[in-house]
Amino acid sequence: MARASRPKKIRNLVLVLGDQLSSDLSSLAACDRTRDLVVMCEVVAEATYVRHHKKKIILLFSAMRHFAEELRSLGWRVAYTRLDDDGNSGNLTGEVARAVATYRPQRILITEPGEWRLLQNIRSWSRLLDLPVDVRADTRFISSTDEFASWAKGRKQLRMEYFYRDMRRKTGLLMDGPAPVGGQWNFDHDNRKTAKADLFIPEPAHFQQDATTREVVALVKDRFANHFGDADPFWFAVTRSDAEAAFDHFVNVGLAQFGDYQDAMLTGQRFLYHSIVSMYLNCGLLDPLAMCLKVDAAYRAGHVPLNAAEGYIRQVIGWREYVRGIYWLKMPEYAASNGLDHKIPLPDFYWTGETNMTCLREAVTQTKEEAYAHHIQRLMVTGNFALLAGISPQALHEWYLAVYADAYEWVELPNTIGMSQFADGGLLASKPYAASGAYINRMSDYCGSCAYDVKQRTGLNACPFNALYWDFIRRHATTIKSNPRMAQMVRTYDKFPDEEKSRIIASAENFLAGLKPSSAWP
Ligand code: FAD
Ligand code: DLZ
Ligand code: SF4
Repeated sequence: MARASRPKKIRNLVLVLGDQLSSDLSSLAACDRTRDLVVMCEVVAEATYVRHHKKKIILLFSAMRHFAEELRSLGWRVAYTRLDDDGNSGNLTGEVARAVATYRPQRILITEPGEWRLLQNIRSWSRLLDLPVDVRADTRFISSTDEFASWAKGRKQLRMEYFYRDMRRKTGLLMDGPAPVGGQWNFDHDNRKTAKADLFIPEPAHFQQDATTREVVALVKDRFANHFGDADPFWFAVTRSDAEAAFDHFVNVGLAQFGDYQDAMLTGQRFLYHSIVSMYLNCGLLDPLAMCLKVDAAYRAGHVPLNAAEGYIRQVIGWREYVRGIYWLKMPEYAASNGLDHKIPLPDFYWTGETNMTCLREAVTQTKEEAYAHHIQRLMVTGNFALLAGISPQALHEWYLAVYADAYEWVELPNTIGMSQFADGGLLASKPYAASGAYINRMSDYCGSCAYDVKQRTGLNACPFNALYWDFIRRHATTIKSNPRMAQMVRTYDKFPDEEKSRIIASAENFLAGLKPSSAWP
């Protein structure tokens, strides 16, 4: 641990976690930089509880090192443990215990962490270290966990749309007094355009590595060589000013078409009109309200249309806040939910990308190279396939948590268990996001270069999504029938001739039997 200069008497020891890199953090706001000590530590346990993508570890370690310097320049004393420092105990409890032994603080202060397992861990420190531990609310969110719990109380259905409207009222974003700008809360129906290869598509902002990042890249390649994903090329922002520049770049060149092409997918176009900022936002380099104020201002200045501004703001103050609310409301039971009783192991191609299905190959390959895939790739390609095939939601959850630079359980788990796998019995999503190849064909250009035929339902050449889709409808007909948005699919399946039903079952079984279970990155 790089020693901080020893003050007269340390009052608070403030532990700042790798995804708490915000100078307005509630724990820091409660402290006095002349009397208190910030502790930050790179630890193997946090880097390996799932085998995070190399790029995610590089982002966090480099951003942590830069943030420690930022705090020092603001007058804070910071004790920072690097991964390879002598005596690094390898886990947060051990590092806090070492810091307590060295600096003898009167109290430990921390902003609540983003994962339930870590909160339990932190709650044990008071007894273990014989010190008061003060856990502060994370005020970087627009809605507190208590506020969400009050909103949810007594409601039969926890629909995002109603929560989102309250967040619009609370923040005043895109509001004309009490009414939504444009007279409508949601312009999602305008946001279904398919992209064409000849569109001008802006690249996200890339950043040069400085000496700190280069050092971290070498460290991660050396120490986490057996983790999923490519370390090179690493072009993410690792400081607040660069993350803000990345977001401003998006507002200037991508936002105007964010709405139109939100659901589109194109071969070789990994980013389309998405903002590529979730990895910065979730580790604290960006502030969600500040981002949305910029989007609101861009709309009011006439630079972007309303469907784009509204669609973007909905993702950030709607979905992002809502999934966090669900996570803290329902944990720890939520993590074990398996409402459809899906048990198939994760196929190996989720780690290797080796499959003849173009859509899945594209999504997994870019995930490996970029630690990023956009929402529709996650929901309607990797997620949809897992849902149709009956893959264990817990195995899939571990995958999503490991492979994306923006993944923390508070946001990843509800998206996987609830939105994507319908494993929570419909608490989060009003219907399963299940779709056949026709949807992927409509929203992408993947099928044109695929080894499978998207128009065929059964047989060796048929798009596997098709037989799997109808087999999913058959297997879950009882659940699906009671859902007004899905019941029609059960009626359609029921009308298929018996021979077609047998062909569907045989095609699905045959395809699933040929899948190699995950072995490379268990
Ligand atoms: P944009 O498309 O530009 O959207 C803007 C911002 O809105 C994002 O940066 C993000 O902060 C927020 N947002 C959009 N959709 C969601 C959503 N459904 N939930 C929460 N925030 C949202 N997002 C994560 O941040 N971390 C995860 O671990 C994660 N896991 C996911 C797993 C599955 C199975 C699915 C279906 C979605 C997951 N998402 C996750 C949501 C979404 O896919 C990503 O937020 C988005 O792709 C990030 O890319 P972007 O910054 O370009 O987002
Ligand atoms: C994700 C992560 C990684 C890879 N490494 C560290 C680390 O070394 N030190 C640290 O304080 N935090 C790290 N994190 C982030 C934590 O895992 C995160 O704070 C919890 O998952 C809660 O969101
Ligand atoms: Fe994916 Fe099927 Fe299209 Fe191939 S044909 S890209 S498997 S949807």
